[in-house]
Amino acid sequence: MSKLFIISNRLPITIEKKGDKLSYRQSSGGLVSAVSAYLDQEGQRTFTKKVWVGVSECSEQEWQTVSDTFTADYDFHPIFAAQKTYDQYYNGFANSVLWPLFHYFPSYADYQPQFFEAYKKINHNFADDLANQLNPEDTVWIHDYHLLPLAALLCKRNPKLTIGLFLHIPFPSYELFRAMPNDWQHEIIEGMLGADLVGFHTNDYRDHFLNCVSKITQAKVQDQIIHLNGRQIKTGAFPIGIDYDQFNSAYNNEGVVAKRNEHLHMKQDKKLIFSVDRLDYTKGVFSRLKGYREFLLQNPGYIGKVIFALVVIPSRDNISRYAERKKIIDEYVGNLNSRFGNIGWQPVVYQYGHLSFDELIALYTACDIALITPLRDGMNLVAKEFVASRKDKRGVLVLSEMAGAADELPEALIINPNDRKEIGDMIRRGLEMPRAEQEDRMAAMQARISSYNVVDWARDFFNRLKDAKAGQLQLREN
Ligand code: GDG
Repeated sequence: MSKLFIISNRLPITIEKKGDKLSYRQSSGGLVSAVSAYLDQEGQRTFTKKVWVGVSECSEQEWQTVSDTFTADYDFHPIFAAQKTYDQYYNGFANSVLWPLFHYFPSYADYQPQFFEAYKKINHNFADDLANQLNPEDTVWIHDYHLLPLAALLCKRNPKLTIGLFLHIPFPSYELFRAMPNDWQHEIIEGMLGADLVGFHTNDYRDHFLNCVSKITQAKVQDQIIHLNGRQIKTGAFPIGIDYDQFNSAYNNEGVVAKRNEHLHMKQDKKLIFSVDRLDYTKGVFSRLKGYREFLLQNPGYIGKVIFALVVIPSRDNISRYAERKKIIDEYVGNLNSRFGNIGWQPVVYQYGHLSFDELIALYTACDIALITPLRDGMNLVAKEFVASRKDKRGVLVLSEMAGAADELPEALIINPNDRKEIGDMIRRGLEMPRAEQEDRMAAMQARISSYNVVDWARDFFNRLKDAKAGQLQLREN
């Protein structure tokens, strides 16, 4: 029997400090629930032990104190990193090189050599730390752009391991990828090729990756399989799902009903548009506001009759690009409200801060339109959550064609986020959509996303990973 190691940048727990006392809270992210639910249902037979590996938020000494109190399904294995190195790896290489480049913002990429050195160092820390923990029969599932070189580092030390890698953000076209210094390109692509299976959200991202592999390495690519040095690496599209039932069944939760009623009371007979995202230039908040402005300009009859509830979640505020965004959005919201609003009505109500789960569902289910306009987005779970939450089958999704989710949600009103006129037109169309059409579109989208939920996603990935490893072993025997 083997062990399963899930590896991500951070552990899915938050350590809280009150005075001298330390406690911990387990995060309830999609990935944690996906893997736990899958393992509860099917994985127990396969794996004897589950270990989550990631960088710890606290010092080694603090970890010793708090780890005695853990009662999770998983064992947690912390990686400790020096603050400066972690900062250059996380804020530097991961979020100031890979994130902008992979989201088609090449001019935001800051190619500082020390960022890349720190990125390599932290990936080596993970590999060194795990060297004594891993046995050949174990399975490793690596997540996301922070750890792209890790698969090769692990495979080199332990070629029999089963290694899967999943990228949660887009993989860009070669023309973007090649903007990085050559040796960085090699290190990243060759690092990813240490996996037996590399997964992406969409076929397009996978194809971009395969094209980069062909251009950058000596590998042969055939039928989406990469042949390199006697190994074969499989690739695939696995569009991440959500816990559909959790969102769909929340409609009648007491807390949700109470908060939804507050919103419905507040808006009275006005229409409500809603959006929520992390503060990130990729999420297109500024373009969204410009589209909304265009809507108000083109449809003066709606002035005083519509409210846009804009929720922005603080994110990565140590990076200057993010802090700048906040200022731009604050100013634009102020301008919109002073240009169109009056004492009795403001076109935008704006919250910069988190929502509880009940508040989130209340807004998903009180609004007439969810307006989701990323300039690039690997998937975008908010779009899927909004659809799943609408047990009443009402409401309209206006969605950017640049989100991976658009592939699975063609019944949304699809917009180009740079086309403010189109956003304005679709807001109007959404607000005036007949009830029967809303229901038809919502039913079609719900049918699709409920049939491939987050557990299906994890199961699909694990099954394909098992096949990929079997193929690999067969190749070695022949
Ligand atoms: C990356 C990729 C890909 C947000 N604010 C609140 C809150 N949230 C939850 C949402 C949703 C999640 O956070 C955000 O997920 P997204 O998919 O929209 O975006 P990223 O954080 O950028 O995620 C993305 C994803 O990985 C998965 O592969 O889809 O493309 O960039 O679940 O609900 N939840 C609550 N309060 C908030 O204020 N409760």
